[in-house]
Amino acid sequence: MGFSLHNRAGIGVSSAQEMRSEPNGAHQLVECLYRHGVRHIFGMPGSHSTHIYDAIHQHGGMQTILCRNEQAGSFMADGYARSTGRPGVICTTAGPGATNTLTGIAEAFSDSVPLLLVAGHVDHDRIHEECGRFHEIDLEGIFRPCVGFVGTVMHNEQIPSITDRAFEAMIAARPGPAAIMFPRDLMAMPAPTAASATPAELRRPSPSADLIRQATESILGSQRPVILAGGGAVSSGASEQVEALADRLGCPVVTTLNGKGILDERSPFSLGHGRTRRARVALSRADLMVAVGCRFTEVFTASGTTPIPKRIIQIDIDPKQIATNHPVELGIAGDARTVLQAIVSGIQNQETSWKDVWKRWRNAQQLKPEWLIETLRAELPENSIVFADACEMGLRMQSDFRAYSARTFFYPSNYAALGWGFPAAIGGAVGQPERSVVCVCGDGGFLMAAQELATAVRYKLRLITVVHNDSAYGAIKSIQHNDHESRYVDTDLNNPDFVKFGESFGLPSCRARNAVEFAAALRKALQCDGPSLIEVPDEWRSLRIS
Ligand SMILES: Cc1ncc(C[n+]2csc(CCOP(=O)(O)OP(=O)(O)O)c2C)c(N)n1
Ligand SMILES: [Mg+2]
Repeated sequence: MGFSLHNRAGIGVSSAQEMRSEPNGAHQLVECLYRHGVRHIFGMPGSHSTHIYDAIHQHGGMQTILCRNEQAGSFMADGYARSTGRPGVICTTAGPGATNTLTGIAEAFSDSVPLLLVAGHVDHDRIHEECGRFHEIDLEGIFRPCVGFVGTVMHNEQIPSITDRAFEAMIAARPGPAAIMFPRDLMAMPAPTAASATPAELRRPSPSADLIRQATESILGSQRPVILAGGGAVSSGASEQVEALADRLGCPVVTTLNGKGILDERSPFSLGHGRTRRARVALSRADLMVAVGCRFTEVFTASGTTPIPKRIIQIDIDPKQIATNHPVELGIAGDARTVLQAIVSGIQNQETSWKDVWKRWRNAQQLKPEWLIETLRAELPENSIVFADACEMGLRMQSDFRAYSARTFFYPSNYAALGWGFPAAIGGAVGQPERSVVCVCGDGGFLMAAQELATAVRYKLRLITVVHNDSAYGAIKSIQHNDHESRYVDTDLNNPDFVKFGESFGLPSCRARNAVEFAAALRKALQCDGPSLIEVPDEWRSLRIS
């Protein structure tokens, strides 16, 4: 039995017409997914999805990645999508298999990640009657609030159009999740052979020349402009344009969490994530903000404490996001890259008044560096991909881990589901097998998805898992410490021996107590042709940034 990801290059020659059995609904759906570029499907088979698995098997052009819990599977598909920029797909059985993914779908919804749920469903004849069928629940009702499109196949002729609509919802305009429910009986029924699914065309609004002119004039009239770049700028591939604008204006770039790395954080123009002290100095001195592909979330504004300049030009592909959370002087609904390109072409090198402030933010006091973060950055190859879970170290990495390019640092930014980091990194390792992938999680978050070590081993993923173990739900213990007079309730943890635990799954596992040991462990892990685990034991302490 071989489970490696070996066959990626050779994947994909067969089509529905060449299948061994008569094409049925499941074959049709699989062919449509294939035509939309799907090559990996995360998930777990169940009674209401075996036809899909059989069709995938017969198709031969896609690889399934078995997860051990569908919540983790949905996080994997999310991590795959974030790291590749292509939709991630999770396939589940009806009912509990599907609802297990709800947190993953919600996470993707909050962070605008293209993620497709393909769920089996009860037979279509009485589907909306809730008549006590096995696995029956109103899946459309459950998923509708957190997807851009949800559709249930009611006739097999609908399969291509439903797939098209799901992909359009995921990638045209603002990305996000979609869900397709497929009744089990229809999967097995005949379906037309000619699938007409075509990759969704991006229909992005182009802003008027007048708006671009207004934006350019405002920017040229400002003394201290600042650029704020978010996940939308990453999705649209606007790294070059962000850099060009910063360069011409000689102005700093601050990012949201999802925008981290859009400008190399080693660049003198980069002030990193908005929570860094340097970024706060610059934000408080700026007289105009060019905010691109971001929506001033509670996380970015740190519940309203991040200084935001009064004058804002907001650029977003989704008109609904403009001025939703913050009043703006000018809103431009359009694709980040296109709009920035148009603005950049109207601006020559400018003399701004940032120079005197430059020194201040250089000197803005930083916290004592964390050796785990410093060592990680020093040892990892430049193009490595790092996933951080919602733990104390992950929080600290938001500001202190320098991302060198877009799509190299990921965090469950807005929904902040604990336990996301490790499985999301598995998805990243599937999507980017040539690069080193690392996840940093706490002991609590790791144990929410630790069963997926079996997945990492099964596919021999080159994934390094770092478990920062403070024997606590440290982030919550900090809140209890600060806000509840140190009355600690259910935040001290009993844990397995993580080294033995990792070894029991077949992973090389070790413990690192300081920077030297950690560097050595990382070097060894980077040579591994499969997954490995490093436990970093620590005292509980708050690593909070502010
Ligand atoms: C699904 C979910 N459950 C609970 C929480 C609340 N929560 C956030 S951080 C945290 C503790 C994390 O503990 P650990 O992973 O050990 O990291 P540490 O904070 O100790 O560094 C908890 C319980 C959450 N964000 N998501
Ligand atoms: Mg912990």
